[in-house]
Order: sequence, then structure tokens, then C-alpha cells
Amino acid sequence: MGILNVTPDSFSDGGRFEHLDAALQGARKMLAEGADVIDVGGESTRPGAQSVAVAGELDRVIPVIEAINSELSVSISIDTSKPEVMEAAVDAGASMINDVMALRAEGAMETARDLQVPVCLMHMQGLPRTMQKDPRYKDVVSEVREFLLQRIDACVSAGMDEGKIIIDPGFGFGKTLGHNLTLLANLGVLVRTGFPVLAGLSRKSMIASMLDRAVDSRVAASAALALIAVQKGAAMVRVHDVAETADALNVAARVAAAVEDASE
Ligand code: 7PJ
Repeated sequence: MGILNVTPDSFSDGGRFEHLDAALQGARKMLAEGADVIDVGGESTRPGAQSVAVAGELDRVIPVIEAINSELSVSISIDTSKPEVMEAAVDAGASMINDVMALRAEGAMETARDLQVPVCLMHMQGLPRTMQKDPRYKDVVSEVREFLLQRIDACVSAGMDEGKIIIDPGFGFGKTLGHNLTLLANLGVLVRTGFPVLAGLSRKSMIASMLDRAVDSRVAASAALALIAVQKGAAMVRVHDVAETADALNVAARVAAAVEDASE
């Protein structure tokens, strides 16, 4: 899954077109590099980020989704917590919902159920603005697992198809470096629920905590973390650097195939 963050549009038509063109270019590049899904997001959920209004988010993401849908043959995921955005995005061609709030916003669960597309439910402790203040857990792995199982239960009770649910531990969302490492080391606990697991580790600050790297110098570490997540059973990884991640995953797959051959 390649990440496509849509920046705020300028008011002039020229600016609007340039943003749309840049987004389309980004999607084209990630598709050529091996992405199966493009995750389009119009609201930053980074630590400390402020929320945007529905109209602003629609303005940013809908033209981009329409453009990708009409030009490229790739699945589109909409990264949002707002039911209005989910609905408009699917109408414009998105075929998956990625919700860092795990459908806890008012009306989101009913909307996602009615849209009948796959949904990624992510764990987050607290809210983006304050979640990194002092995150605490007694047992981070079992608490994240419990939360996700409860959200799955709520979705299934609301009438959602169990087969459309994907789960995500939410690396960096109300978690210290220690919490993130424990979750990654124990990703198998989530994989064993039987639901596909998505992992988002790309360029995250946990890398800076380990290596002291600026955002654009976290590519190699991100590819390594994506590979580890896949080796632990993740079904999908959400990444900025598609080409580099695909290289890492592809060579690992070739080695795994050789190991298989040798044991026959
Ligand atoms: C994630 C996400 C993640 C899912 C972001 C960033 C922060 N969605 N959206 N999982 N992270 N499902 O990319 O640094 O980890 S935004």
C-alpha cells in the first residue's frame, strides 16, 4: 500500500490543477513501482496534528480519487475517519476504507457497513493531538489485541461482513518506542486472530528514536521494518517508498522460495 498524502489546495485554479497533477504523478509512480493499493489521505493524523473540516477534506481527496480511478488500474483506499468522506470517496472510486479511529466516529460504522468495502481498523490510544504525551499500557500486546477484537465484534454486530475486516496495531499512535518494538516483535499474536494484518512503520519517528535520522533518511530502516512485519505475517504494509520496499520484499521472497526448494 503506497501512501498518497494530499496537500491543501490553493484557491486559484492553477494551484488546484498542479496539486491534482502532482498527486496523479505520485500515484502513477507508486503503481509502476509495485503498489497494489494507493492510500489517499486528506487529513494529517501525525502526532500533534489539528483536524480538518469535512468540506476541506472532501475538496482535497475527491478530485484525486476520481483522477486516479479514471486513469489508473489500481485499488484506492481512503484514509479517513469521517463517514461523509468515506461515502463520497467510495462513490468516486475508492474500494477500501482505512480508518485510524477504527470506525469510532459517529455514524462511521453504519456507513462502512452499508458501503460494503474492506475496512482497516487501527488501534490508537488517545487522539492525534495528545497521544504521544505519556502513553502507558500494562501489557501493550494484549491491550491492542483486545481493542481490535472488540472493534471487530462491534462491526460484526452492526452487520458488517467479517471477511472485509483488516486489523492494524497502529505503530506510533499513542505508543513509545518500547511499545512499538514489543508490538512488532509480537505481531504474530495479531496474525493468529485470523484477520489480515496491515502494518504502517514507514518513516515513523520510532526510527528517529533508534537511529536519529531525519524523515527523508529513514528509507532503508523503513524497508527493513516492512520486511520484518511481512516475515511476521503482515498481509499488507503501508509505505512511502514503494520501490525500495518492493525490492526488500522481493529478494526476501526469492530466498524464502530457495529455502523451500532446499527442504524438498
Ligand atoms: C497509519 C495509518 C498506520 C494505518 C498513518 C504516518 C502517520 N493508517 N495512517 N496504519 N499511519 N492503517 O504515516 O506516519 O500505521 S498516518
